[in-house]
Amino acid sequence: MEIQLWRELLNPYELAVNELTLKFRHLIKEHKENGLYSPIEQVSGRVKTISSILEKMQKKKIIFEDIEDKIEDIAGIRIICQFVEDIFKVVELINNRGDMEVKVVKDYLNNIKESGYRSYHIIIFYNVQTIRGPKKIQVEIQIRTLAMDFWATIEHSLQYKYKKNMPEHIKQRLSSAASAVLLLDNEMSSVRSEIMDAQNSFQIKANVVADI
Ligand code: 0O2
Repeated sequence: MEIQLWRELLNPYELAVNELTLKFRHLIKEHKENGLYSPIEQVSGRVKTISSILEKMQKKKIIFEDIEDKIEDIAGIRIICQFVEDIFKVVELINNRGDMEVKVVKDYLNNIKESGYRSYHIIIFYNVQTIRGPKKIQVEIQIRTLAMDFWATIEHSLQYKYKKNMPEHIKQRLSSAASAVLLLDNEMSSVRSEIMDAQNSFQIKANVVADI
């Protein structure tokens, strides 16, 4: 496949990732400037690599012409929250926006994957403006806590290392680590209001110092 065709395909996704990353980061700023607790802690984004798209095409038996329709995560945004409750605040924020149209949600919080993976995924339709006019594309937004992200990052690296042959004892370790993460998230939720109060007063102090 010609590189120019890939470039044309991926350009709008790159634009969407840049725009959405900026918009979500701006939400953090707006919350902080208004003295409000931000349900979003960190935001990152990526466009799937060509080799990863080719892998998925092979796995799902997709031809080039069907990529945009069938591969939902060419553009990916990851939103990291402190607490599980924040995930649902972010979902609400997304639902209420005029520039993001929800296509489908995949709730791996209530439906934990066999691997132990927990996260909340939303596939949205998002409009970008290109030199050929407006284009509506799909973007996958993954929303998870810091603890879930820690687990998923380690597990993803191990999946990559072992491909399909992850040793059973490592799978079991990851499974018990996933249970520990679930416990940690629950424990943190139970002290959430205390932590939020502490962070708010810290933020107010920081703002006062910045104003002087
Ligand atoms: P990468 O490297 O993260 O970009 P799909 O295959 O996406 O069409 P499905 O099953 O609906 O079909 O996708 P899913 O599982 O909702 O979402 C896929 C993405 O979720 C993955 O992207 C991972 O980022 C993440 N994910 C899903 N399951 C796991 C898991 O068990 N462990 C980890 N660490 N992450 C997971 P990709 O495509 O794998 O690639």
